[in-house]
Amino acid sequence: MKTKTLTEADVTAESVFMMQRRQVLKMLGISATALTLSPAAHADLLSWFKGNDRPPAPSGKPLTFDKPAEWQNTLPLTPEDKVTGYNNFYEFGLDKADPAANAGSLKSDPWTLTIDGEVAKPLTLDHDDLTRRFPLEERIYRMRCVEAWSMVVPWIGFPLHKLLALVEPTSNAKYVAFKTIYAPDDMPGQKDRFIGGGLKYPYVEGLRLDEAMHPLTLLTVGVYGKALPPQNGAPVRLTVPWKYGFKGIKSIVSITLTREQPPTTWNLAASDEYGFYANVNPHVDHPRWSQATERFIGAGGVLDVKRQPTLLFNGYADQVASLYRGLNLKENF
Ligand SMILES: Nc1nc2c(c(=O)[nH]1)N[C@H]1C(S)=C(S)[C@@H](COP(=O)(O)O)O[C@H]1N2
Ligand SMILES: [Mo]
Repeated sequence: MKTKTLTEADVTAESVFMMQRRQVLKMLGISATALTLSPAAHADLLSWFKGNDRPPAPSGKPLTFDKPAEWQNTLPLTPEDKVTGYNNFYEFGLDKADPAANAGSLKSDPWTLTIDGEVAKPLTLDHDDLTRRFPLEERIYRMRCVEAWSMVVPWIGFPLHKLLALVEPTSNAKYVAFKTIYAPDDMPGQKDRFIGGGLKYPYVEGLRLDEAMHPLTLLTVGVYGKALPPQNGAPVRLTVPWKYGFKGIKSIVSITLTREQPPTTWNLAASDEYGFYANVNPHVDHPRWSQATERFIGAGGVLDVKRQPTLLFNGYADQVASLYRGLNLKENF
C-alpha cells in the first residue's frame, strides 16, 4: 500500500477494507492508547482468520426449503464460518469481523417490509410472511465483492419477481428502490461517522425493473439452511449474483417502485468509483485497483486463498448479458 495522507474522503471509500484497521487509525493520527481502548480494534482481518477474539455468530432457526436442481451446482462452497464471520455491514463497523461481533443488537423480529410506490396493490409483509408467503429455495450463487474477493454461498430465499407480481407495478414503474432499516440506537455505524465509514444512512440501493424481475434476483432470508444471522442482513436482504456485493442491500424495510433511477449509497459516497449498475466485469477496473482477478475465500487460511480470474457478469453472462445489449459497460459501470 502506498504511503500518503489519509483524508476523510478516503475513509468513505470501500478500499479502506483492504487495510488493517490499525493502519487506518494510525494514518488518521489516532493514538495507540485509543487503539487498545477501542473494542473494535481487537478484531482485524488477520486475527479473525487466526480465530482470535471472535465470538461465535448467533445462528438462525432452521428453515424449510426446496433445492431446485436449476440452482444447485458443484462449485466449492465458502465455509459457513467465513460466510457468517467475514462481512461488510458498515452499520456495525468497518472491519470484516465487526458485523459478527456487533450485529447482535439488530432487532429483526418483529419486522415490517413495505412494498409501495408505482404499484397497483401496495403490500406490507411481517416477519413470518418473509419465510411463509413464498416457497423458499436454496440457491448456490457466486458472490463477488467490489474489493476483489469472492465466495460461493448457499443462500435461501425467493425470487423478487414473485413479490413484484403481487403488488402489480404500474406502467410508470421503471426502477426498484431498496432501503435498509434506520436504527441508530442499535447500529453504532449509523450513530458515529467514524464507525460507519462516513456513509450516508440509511443504506439505499436500486435496480432497473427488468433487473429486479430477472429470475436470478433473490430476496434472501437464509443461508446454510438457517434464517440469516444479523451480520448477513437479517431478516431479509437482496442477492443479485451478477453484480458487485454492495448491491446486495441488507436488512431491508422498504421496496419502492419508482419512475426515476434511485440514489444508491456507494454511488453517493464516490460516484467515480461505484456506479449504479455495478455489474461484475474483469475488463472494467476500479479506478484504484484491477478487477481482472479475485481472491476466492475457501476452506484455507488467509495465506492460501486462491487467486482466480474474474468472470464477466460473475459467471452469469448467459442469463443476463441480454439485459445490457447496446449499453456501454465501461461508461455504465
Ligand atoms: N445495509 C448494508 N447492506 C450492505 C452493506 C452495508 O454496509 N450495509 N455492505 C454491502 C457489501 S459491500 C457487501 S460485499 C455485501 C456483503 O454481504 P455478506 O456480508 O452477507 O457477505 O453486503 C452489502 N450490503
Ligand atoms: Mo462489497
